[in-house]
Amino acid sequence: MADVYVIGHKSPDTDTVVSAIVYARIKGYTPVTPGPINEETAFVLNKFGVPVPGELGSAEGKKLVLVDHNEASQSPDDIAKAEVIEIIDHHKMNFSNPNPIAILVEPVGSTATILAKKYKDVVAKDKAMAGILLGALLSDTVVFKSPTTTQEDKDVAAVLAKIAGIDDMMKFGIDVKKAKANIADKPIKDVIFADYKNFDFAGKKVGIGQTEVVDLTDVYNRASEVVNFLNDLKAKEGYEMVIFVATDIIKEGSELYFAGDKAKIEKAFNTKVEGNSVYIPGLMSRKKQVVPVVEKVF
Ligand SMILES: [Mn+2]
Repeated sequence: MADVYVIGHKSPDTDTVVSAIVYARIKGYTPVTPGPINEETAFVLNKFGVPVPGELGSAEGKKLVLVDHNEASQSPDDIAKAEVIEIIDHHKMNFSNPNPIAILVEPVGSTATILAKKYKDVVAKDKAMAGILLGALLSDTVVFKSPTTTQEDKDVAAVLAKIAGIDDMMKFGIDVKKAKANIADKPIKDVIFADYKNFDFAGKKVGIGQTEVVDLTDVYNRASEVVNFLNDLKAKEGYEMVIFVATDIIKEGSELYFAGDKAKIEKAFNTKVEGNSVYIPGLMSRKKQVVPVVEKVF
């Protein structure tokens, strides 16, 4: 079945890449990514000696398993020419298919959690697999600080840490989050697109990027660049709204930058906004605290 490819979402993050690698290894499929992996993912794979998957290229005529996403807007552009045979995910569903297929979706903090649970006997015998799954779980739950975190995530993480030989799980989690390259040195486009998702809200195109940092100073220093980039992107790519969420994982809050209707942002987050950004205490999760409230105002 090497002609089946397992692929995560565009702007691949650690959960999406690790889930593809692990599921492919379990099933004898081929793991692929929709684009280059980020520094955080490289850190996790490198720590456990796991090779970086190749890129998919054209999806045309290929059999795909989608992990960590299901919306076509987050799949390869030519997904309609591929055959999706299975989905494993922990996001809201926005998927339709002419044929019945296997779909496993659970409301947990990471796709890694679902795989670690379902294939616990296989994972127990594979230290590297447990290690990268732990890195993915801690990344997606923002070291358990994200409101998407469930008790199951914590229980699974403890088991994975034991198998992987990670004594200080919290320190490992912070090291994973810190591994993302310094924002100060990157083109702003790379900062915003490093973790970026497109959505279709009532027929309107909305883009939401997120970065997680241990200190917002570097983001604040580049605020005008961020705002200019978002406005440009909105104008050029036919967006109704573009949002960039810069999350301080230590302070547990986010500066939310946007291009689009300010009244929608004020309504979605029930707050007053001056200018093109607003700090929202407690905001950690795009999936739980941004997507649903913004979708609602559309
Ligand atoms: Mn995920």
